[in-house]
Amino acid sequence: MKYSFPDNFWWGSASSALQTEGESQGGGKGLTTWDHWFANEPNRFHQGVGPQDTSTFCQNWKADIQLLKQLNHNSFRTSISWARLIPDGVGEVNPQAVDFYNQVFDELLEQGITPFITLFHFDMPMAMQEIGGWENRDVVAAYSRYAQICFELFGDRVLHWFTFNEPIVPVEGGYLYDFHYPNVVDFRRAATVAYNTVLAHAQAVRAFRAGHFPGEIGIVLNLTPSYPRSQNPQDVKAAHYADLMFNRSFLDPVLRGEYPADLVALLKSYEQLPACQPDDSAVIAEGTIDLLGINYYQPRRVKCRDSAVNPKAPFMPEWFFDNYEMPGRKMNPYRGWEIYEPGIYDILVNLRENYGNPRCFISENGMGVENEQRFIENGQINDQYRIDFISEHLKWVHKGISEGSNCLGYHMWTFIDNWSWCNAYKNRYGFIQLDLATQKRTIKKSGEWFAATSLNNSFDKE
Ligand code: BGP
Repeated sequence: MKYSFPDNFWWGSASSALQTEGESQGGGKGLTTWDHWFANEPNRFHQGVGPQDTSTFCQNWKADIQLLKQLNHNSFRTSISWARLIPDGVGEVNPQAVDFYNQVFDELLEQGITPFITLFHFDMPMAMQEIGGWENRDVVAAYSRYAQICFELFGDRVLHWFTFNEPIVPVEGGYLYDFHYPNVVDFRRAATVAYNTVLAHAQAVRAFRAGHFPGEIGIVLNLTPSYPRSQNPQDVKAAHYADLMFNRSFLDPVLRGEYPADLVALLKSYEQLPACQPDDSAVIAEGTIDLLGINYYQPRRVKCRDSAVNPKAPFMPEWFFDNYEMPGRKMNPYRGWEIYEPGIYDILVNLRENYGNPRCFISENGMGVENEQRFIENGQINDQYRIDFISEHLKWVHKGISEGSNCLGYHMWTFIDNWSWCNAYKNRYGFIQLDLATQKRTIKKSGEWFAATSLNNSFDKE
């Protein structure tokens, strides 16, 4: 069968500043939390590879944009590094950064590739973290100034802005589950970080609207549909709690302009609500978006708890559910994530039925695989598994669109194999293989498949 997509469908891929640029301590850039954490705890990073060893976009941006073109991308998402643009977060703008981003955006446009630009992709300037990071409202104000500066500098050419990439991840990683700096485990602080991130988002949206900049503004959320083990009311309730905490904590404010009442009531009853100020709800109400980026990698499966909560243990989301390992689930063993293609469709249906069918697109979807060299045939990685992964997901996106979803595009994670936070180069996600020793780029079979799919605006599959 032929799967055709609407005219002007966005075909592309996503990446981020910190994971690709390199020069993490050069070019006038300030340090981020990643530089600091790596300097102090290199053992936290796979094979001791830190954020200075990324895919050298700072040097190779021009050639890399040629490769994007070769893959028939009509759009490409990356981020601006706050610490590169404003090294201490609040002060002077770094002219070298302005030149760099100007050249990148101009070249993308020159090559017919629409830039989609994120303002914050996990990369907090260290100077901002030193004063408390998102726990401090001064950092919210500094972020909103940074956003305004970006709109002024680049807003004549960048027409698709995203305030944050997966804002729940720094909350989970940094304040609940210890996989991002500052490695805190404290729910109330996590809730404060999440809340202040929403305020920062809303203030950036307000600045964008007040400045009458062209184009549109949105956010990128990693939505993990929560499936209960069974239809038993206790399992269903557990799934509802997980959905409230991990999806609706951001989805509702950015699409409805307010938090779900039952989430607020729940946190209140456990004395976990962040400190609010009187005009916060008006600010949050102004933060509704034009475009939602959906990152989808895996579903969340939950069941009701099997044991009673220890009331003296730290308050955690898991007080309300247990994670459920469904027998027979299909896994990506390298990343340890379940592969469940219909989840991408369920997200689109949920948005259509419960959130007014917003303009949206798949902003990340992908499969990290270890040791891909074993699949080399005639000098090229034959990653048929990635083609299968993408096309199986795209079939469900196609179904969602045919039923009326306002899904405007599909971006893969990622373009060239890049540095993946604590996993460094363990799992490779790219359409293009990166040789770490030589920095040589070689297109994988999936890259060729994607180029053809984008060119035809369709693919064939049984
Ligand atoms: C998303 C992030 C990306 C990327 C991807 C793959 O959550 O937005 O930055 O890294 O996941 O995940 P990982 O690198 O952890 O394997």
